[in-house]
Amino acid sequence: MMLNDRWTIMNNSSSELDSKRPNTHKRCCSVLLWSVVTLVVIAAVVTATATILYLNQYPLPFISRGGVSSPVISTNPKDSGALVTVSRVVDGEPISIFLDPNCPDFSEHFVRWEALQSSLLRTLSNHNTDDWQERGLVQKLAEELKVLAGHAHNLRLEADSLKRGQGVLDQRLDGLQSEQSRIIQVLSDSHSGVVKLAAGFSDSLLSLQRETESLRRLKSELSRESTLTALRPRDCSDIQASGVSQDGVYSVFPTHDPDGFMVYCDMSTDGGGWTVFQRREDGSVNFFRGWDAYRDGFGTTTGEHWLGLQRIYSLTRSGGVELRIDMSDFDNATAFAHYSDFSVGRDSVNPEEDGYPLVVDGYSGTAGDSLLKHSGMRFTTKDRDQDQSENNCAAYYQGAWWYRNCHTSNLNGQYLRGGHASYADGVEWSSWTGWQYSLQFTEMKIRPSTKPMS
Ligand SMILES: [Ca+2]
Repeated sequence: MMLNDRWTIMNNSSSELDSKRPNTHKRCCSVLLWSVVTLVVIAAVVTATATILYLNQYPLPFISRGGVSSPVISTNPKDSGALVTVSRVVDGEPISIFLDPNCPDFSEHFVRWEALQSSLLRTLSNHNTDDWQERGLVQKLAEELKVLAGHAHNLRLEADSLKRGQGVLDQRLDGLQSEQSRIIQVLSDSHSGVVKLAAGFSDSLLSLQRETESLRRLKSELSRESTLTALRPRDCSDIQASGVSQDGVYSVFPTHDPDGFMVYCDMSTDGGGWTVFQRREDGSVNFFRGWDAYRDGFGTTTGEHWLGLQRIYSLTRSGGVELRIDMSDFDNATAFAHYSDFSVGRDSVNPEEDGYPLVVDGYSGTAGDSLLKHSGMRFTTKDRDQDQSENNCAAYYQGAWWYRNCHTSNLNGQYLRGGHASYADGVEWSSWTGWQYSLQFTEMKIRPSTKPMS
């Protein structure tokens, strides 16, 4: 209004001047006037812009306003319990925003804000004024309000999205917690399993150590035993086991006769290890002897001999002994009889009083069996009749044997050198050469029956 008035005044005055002054002077005054008017217009525009900006509370580079300050943001203030507080002091009024760490529901606040916004817009649109400056300000305020509403809407979307995010986070946290519990459980189980395993392993190790110790003891005992065996063989098989393979005379120390005695060892026949207890070969030794001689033995171990019933008892009383009888006739034909089980006086409390009864079983061989019928019989000598005959078989057949009534073999009979006219009183093996042929060679021998038969 003021500018328009001035425009009018200026137009009027210029027309007055044009009519009263000359042209050159008139042109100079016109230029001066236009410059003044332009300056006034520029000043007015700047003032108006500054006023609008001031009213809209925009910071001006050349105007310092004491009431406006930068936002103050403080995190986790202890008094309010909020996570974040944002304060902006405008005209001494602080604006605080509380972010609850538990992510509270802001939707109510947004609704309130939207209502407030609508109310403000209504108030602004209803505000009628004739003042053109005030109308411009109101319009500006309405635009700002719309922008703020847009920001608020975006904030609401963000808050909703954050809330959803928190829900997902809660679920993942729950999942993680249950996973953690499971892992702890698994670890605990594994730990107890490992502890059990370690305990079992330790037990096994201990038992293994004990076993090793016991094995070591056993080994040393065996070694001692083997040394003892080598030093004090129980029979010819022990001597052979200690590495001797030569036939000959050796000392043996049967378990039940620790004093020991000399025997002839046959280390060559059928694998060897045989302890010889009877031999006939040349008739050089008288075999027609009494009880004491047959009990204690006679002859020479390298030649004809009888080892003695007591010694045979010592060698066989534990059982598990096999018997082999090798024989040949005067045509140098050979034969043998093998018995897998042989013993003398095995079940007797006093074998001598019991008569050194014979146990024999399990025949095999080439000479035929001439001994099984004597199994269970007691030994009879010419001075001790323990046979089942009315007579003394030993006296009758000139020998000493486990006679029944009387015999099928008579290896301690007279050395009659082959066929003879007398009946069954020579060195007889009836299944091979009958009752009237006295053998050239006989040898009775024993060994533990653990060795397999050839
Ligand atoms: Ca009799």
